[in-house]
Amino acid sequence: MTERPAQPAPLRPAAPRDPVVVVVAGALYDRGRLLAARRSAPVELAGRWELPGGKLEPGESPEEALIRELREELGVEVEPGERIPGEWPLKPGYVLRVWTARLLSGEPRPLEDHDALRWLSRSELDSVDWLDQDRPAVAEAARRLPAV
Ligand code: DCM
Repeated sequence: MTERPAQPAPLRPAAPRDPVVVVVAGALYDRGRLLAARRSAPVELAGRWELPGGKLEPGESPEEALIRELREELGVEVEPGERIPGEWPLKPGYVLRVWTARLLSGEPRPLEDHDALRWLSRSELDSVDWLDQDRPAVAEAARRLPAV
């Protein structure tokens, strides 16, 4: 193979960051417990537990998306709180960001995407099979569990 002199990298405008789809999820608290939701779909995630949420839509703030998603999925009204620091990769092109949220009204029901819900106290948090990507956020959410 003939050696060629190293070529300078071609000049091009700074690439915009790859667009990522942000999934927002809620660490929803009520009376010292955290809500866990069991996914019913897609098949590879079904049966695993998550912090409920969904994809940010264009033009929405994360807090707006969280309010909308928890209304659609659980039939409840929530007040978003602080963001839990960190960002967790999902499938390629998707990242998970988590906010704390407080239940304002309604009793959560698995209306969409879930087939079971549980309110977990701190000592019960390990009793469900969380999605791997949710575990760090759940650990952080547990540290923020308000005293009853
Ligand atoms: N997802 C996740 N953890 C969550 C919420 C969602 O890993 N707490 C994933 C599951 C899907 C994607 O995000 O691959 C989009 O979620 P949904 O289908 O609920 O909109």
